[in-house]
Amino acid sequence: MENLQFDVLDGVGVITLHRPKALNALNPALMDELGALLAEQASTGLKALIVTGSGDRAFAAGADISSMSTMTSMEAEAFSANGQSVLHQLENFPAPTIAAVKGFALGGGCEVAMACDLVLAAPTAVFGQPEVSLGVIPGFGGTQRLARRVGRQRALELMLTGRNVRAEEAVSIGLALKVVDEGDVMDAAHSLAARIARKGPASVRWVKQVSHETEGRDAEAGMSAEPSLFALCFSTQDQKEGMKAFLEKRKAEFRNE
Ligand code: CO8
Repeated sequence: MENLQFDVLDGVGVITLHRPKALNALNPALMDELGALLAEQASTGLKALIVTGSGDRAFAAGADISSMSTMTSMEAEAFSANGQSVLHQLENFPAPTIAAVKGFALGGGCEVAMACDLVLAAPTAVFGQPEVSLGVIPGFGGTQRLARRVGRQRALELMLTGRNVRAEEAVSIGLALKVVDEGDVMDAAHSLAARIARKGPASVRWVKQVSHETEGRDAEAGMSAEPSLFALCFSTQDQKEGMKAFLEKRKAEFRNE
């Protein structure tokens, strides 16, 4: 992989967007590599996945403007559709995903962060959808995911003005979970991932699954999705171990069984 780095530490995957000379801008090759990597890792049993950018200046400063500048309409449509499909893979990755954002997460970079379940922001993080400044619109799902995160009115204001949002504001509007102002945002992402990784693996996957599958549906439809997955938990050894450990006043040892 030329444009990505990938490591696994204690069952947690780390994808690093790696085009440091272009502030990790997302070109077609990088998006293809990301899609292939997510497909390959979806069945390896990772307990969590962290996505970050190479260096301190950027998570990703958007889709690659050099690559896009000469695209025909058909090429642009294909780039957008492929990007949407890759970010759909990321959003629906079986394990929880954490974006660790330092510096710029603009345009497509913001869209990658929003396709992650949890977004941690360094104090230097800057989010935004500046596409209108370039005469285009968000094309990797941003028009939809931003509205889901921050509400339609705020999403429109950000997309129509293209203004940047700093870390504290990103948290206050629900675009990021928290600002990590002590220590490194990657250390915070690893701690959060480790905390999740200690829990029952199937129950973690199913919490994510039910939350994703029912998003946007009314509460009744959401409620009706719970009992079958709740029941499925009782077919696992980890449910038995988790409850037995509680009753025996010890820490559970989950085996993903
Ligand atoms: N694409 C390509 N190269 C980039 C990008 C980018 N998005 N962003 C930065 N770079 C490059 C710069 O060209 C520069 O390269 P070089 O050193 O060779 O000149 C290098 O990265 C460093 O950038 P700057 O010198 O500009 O660094 P500054 O600190 O001065 O500025 C900024 C940082 C503010 C982030 C500035 O680089 C910037 O504004 N970048 C563009 C941000 C942007 O507009 N992003 C949105 C792009 S559009 C998009 O993402 C649409 C997504 C949907 C696609 C749908 C498909 C059709």
